[in-house]
Amino acid sequence: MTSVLEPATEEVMAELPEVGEAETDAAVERARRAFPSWRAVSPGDRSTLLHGLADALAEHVEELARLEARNAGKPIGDARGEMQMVVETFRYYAGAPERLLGKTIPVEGGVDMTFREPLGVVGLIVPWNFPLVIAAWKVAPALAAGNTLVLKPAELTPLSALELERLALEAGLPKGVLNVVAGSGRVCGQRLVEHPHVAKVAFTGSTAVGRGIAAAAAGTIKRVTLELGGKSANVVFADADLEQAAASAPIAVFGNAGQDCCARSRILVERSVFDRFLFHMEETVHALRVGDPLDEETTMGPLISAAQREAVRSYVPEDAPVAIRGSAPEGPGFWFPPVVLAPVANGDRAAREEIFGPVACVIPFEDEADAVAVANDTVYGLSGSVWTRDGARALRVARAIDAGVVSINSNTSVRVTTPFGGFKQSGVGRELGPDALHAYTEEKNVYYATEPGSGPAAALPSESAAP
Ligand code: TXE
Repeated sequence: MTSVLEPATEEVMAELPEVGEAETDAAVERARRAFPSWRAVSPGDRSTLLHGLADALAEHVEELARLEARNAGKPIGDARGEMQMVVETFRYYAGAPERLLGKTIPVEGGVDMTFREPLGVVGLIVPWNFPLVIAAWKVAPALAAGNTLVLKPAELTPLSALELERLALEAGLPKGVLNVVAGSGRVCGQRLVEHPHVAKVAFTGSTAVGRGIAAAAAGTIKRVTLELGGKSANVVFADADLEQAAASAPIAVFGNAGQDCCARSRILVERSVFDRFLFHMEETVHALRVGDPLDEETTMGPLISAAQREAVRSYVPEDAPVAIRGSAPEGPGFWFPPVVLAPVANGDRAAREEIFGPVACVIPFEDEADAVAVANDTVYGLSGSVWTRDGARALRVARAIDAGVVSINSNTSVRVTTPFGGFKQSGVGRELGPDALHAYTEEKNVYYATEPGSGPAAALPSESAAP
């Protein structure tokens, strides 16, 4: 058996049977057998079934939120918000099967049309920071497009995914359509990536593992979507609403205890307002309530594990330039206080690596060109923000930042209806929004000759020699 811990108490909250390669293969086989009939379900019926699953999830929001809050150590208010997003994601994609449109293309001698075909069995590998939300971003479009799937949750947070599997069956999804393998990444995840009957892998996690997945997927020419790490810049100009920007900046790093790929963990502040900005930030940092995830007043929980806490600690050595330090509980639980480092140079280790904990780096800049250069001086490119009252500059800088999601006068990143994903080493492909659906399909082109013997293909001399 393997134990699932509660990070706020370090106590065991569940014991699960060990699963390995054989169980992964069995799940892929179930998905493979279920695929032809799931693919054949009419778009309207598939839509009804997905709405049914959304209803089932909506009915269980509170218990799912409590489960996630305990298992991932996140404040219950945040967990409720996440479960609402899970429901919203299923509802959004429940509307998709009937909108999976192709094109007709004018060609000579006949009619050319395209279809969006499902891929088959897809493998979905998700992390522990937003366990069910990130699973939903993948599961809902994959099912809507007619695929069957194997979902592998993170070792530390498998419980909500297992609930999803149970609710899907209860909501009437046929057996074998949605399978969960709660095993390790090294064994079960790796097997999904290498499995000859898995057509695609969608992964959210570390850049290092993502790199390995891209390499391993090449063996079977698998389609991959990768959503990886980040080191996003929150650029604050002197003409911004400083109080609002400073009140929001800590939340954009310390939300989910900093374990967020979109964390704006590099706060770039124009030098002329640097000290004032830090002064305003202080109040928000000290207002954070770090504690029991199930307490309604809590705004920041513990880190996910002892190992994560050790990794985070290494970014705050004795001589670190700690400008603000919040408080955290003692005793059992993987606690770490919110810490603001300032001033930090963009070349410092804390500013270059994804810390994935409540550590913010505040970096001064001189002017617009310098701000863009520093913002882009990173291997990552997931998200970012620009704060200014100058609309033209806001758009100029937003366009110049090499990142997939940039907000102006806001630190939000994710909406069910809009695309989300990374530039550079933050990933490949996009999730959410209408186009995510296409990432779970192949485009098929069908030509129907209406004037036999004519048409461009017949005239191509190379056709018989084509591969
Ligand atoms: O992630 P992993 P970890 C970053 C963050 C964090 C670091 C380590 O910086 O500190 O990654 O976290 C599965 N083949 N992010 O170690 O290992 C694994 O079981 C196939 C950013 O938890 O990448 C889990 O389900 N799968 C990130 C998932 O991959 C494998 C979110 C993620 O685990 C595998 C999480 C393998 N060889 C961490 N090895 C984000 N972008 O939000 C592991 N897995």
